Formats: sequence, C-alpha cells, structure tokens
Amino acid sequence: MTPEDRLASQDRLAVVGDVHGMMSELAPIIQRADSDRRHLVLLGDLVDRGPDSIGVLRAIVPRVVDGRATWIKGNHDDKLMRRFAGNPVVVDIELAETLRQLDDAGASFHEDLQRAWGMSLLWARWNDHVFVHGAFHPAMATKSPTPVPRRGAVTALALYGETSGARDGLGHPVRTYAWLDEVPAGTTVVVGHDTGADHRVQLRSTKLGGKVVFLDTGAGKGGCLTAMILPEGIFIPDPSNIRSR
Ligand SMILES: [Mn+2]
Repeated sequence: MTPEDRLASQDRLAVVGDVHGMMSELAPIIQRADSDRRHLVLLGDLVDRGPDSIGVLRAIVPRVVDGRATWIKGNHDDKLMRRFAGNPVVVDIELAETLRQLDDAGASFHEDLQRAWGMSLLWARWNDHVFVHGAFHPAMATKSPTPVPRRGAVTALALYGETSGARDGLGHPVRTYAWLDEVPAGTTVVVGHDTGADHRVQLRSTKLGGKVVFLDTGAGKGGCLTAMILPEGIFIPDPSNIRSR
C-alpha cells in the first residue's frame, strides 16, 4: 500500500504541527495517539531549533517505515535531506547541530531515515482535509503528490509557503496569503510552518467558504507543540489554545 493510500484508509488521526526537535513535547502526543490507535501525521519540520532532533527522528522514522505515521515534508527536513544526499546547502548553526546528532546515530539509522524520507509526501489528503507544511495550491485538492513533482510553484508553496520575494528587517522572507482565497468550500487545509505571534492555533474561514487551520504553535521557537485530533476536531494538549478570525 502506498503512503497516500494508507493515510486515506485511516479512521482516526493525530496531526502534529512543527516539532523542531522538541522530543519532550512530542512524546506525550505519541503516547496518546498510540493508546487511541491513531495514525500520526507529521506536518513537517521535525528537526532544528530544539535540543533533540535525533530523538524526534528516532521516534518518527520507524513509524513512517512501518506505516503508523505519515511524514509531510517541511523545508527544514528537505534542507537536511538535501545536505545528507551530498548537495550544497547553507549549513547554519541549527542544521550543523542536527547533522552532528545524525552523525552519531550510525549507518543503519541513516538507511532507515532515507527510506522514511522516500515515503514522505509534499502534501496529503484525508477525507475533506489537505495536509501540507507551507501553503495550499489548488492542484493539491486533485493531484497525487507522487511521484514528487519537479521544483516549481506547487513545491515551493508546499515547502516554504507563499512569499512576496521581499525580506523583512530580520532578513526573513515576507509571507503573503493570497493562497487563502484558493481554498474551496468543503475543504479544510491544515498547515504548519507559520507560527502565530501568540503561539495559538489559528482558525480561518476563506472567501470561498473553506477552512484553514494554522497548527504551528511555536515548538522549539518559544511556544509549544500542538496536535489536531481527527475526526473529533479537538486540539491537544491544550484545547483552549486557539483563536478564530
Ligand atoms: Mn517550516
């Protein structure tokens, strides 16, 4: 069974926002998902920033390989794996630390990691939901994420979200949200990547009548880790940590 088909066949999910090396916050979510027999969906950016990227990978990689979890690609994961494959990338201090932790993990874990990465998806659908790290593109509502599309608009939106091309005072790309207007009625898009300043889950309704859940509550960036429990539509560990607009 393909990773896409396996996800589509699930009844119950725990969809986890950007973990960024925070194993201490991921562990209780995994425990709860396991005890409820829920399939895990990781929205990407497993590594960097927090202290235990290797701990997170050790927890998630075997679950992806044996079909208990679906890994949606994040930009930090993608950069790590491009570096890991020997491609030139800019190695900042956080990626250097992740690479150091991975070095110590040994060759057989590296093989498992490559295998899990080969099963990861740029986006995935489940009932009327679309899961993607950065931002939605209409192609994600109909097209398969496998084989992985060539680098282009859909891939860029999936990994990096929508940006104006400009940079802010801190040198970060300026994010834009025209993509919200593309989310159709009857579709709920769940994204990570984009941390609200208040570290709350943000719920948005779109012009066409769709819904968007911004699930990154800032784990590894001074916030916390949140998971969305489906089909119930509740958030753990703090169900009240949400904001609608
Ligand atoms: Mn990201």
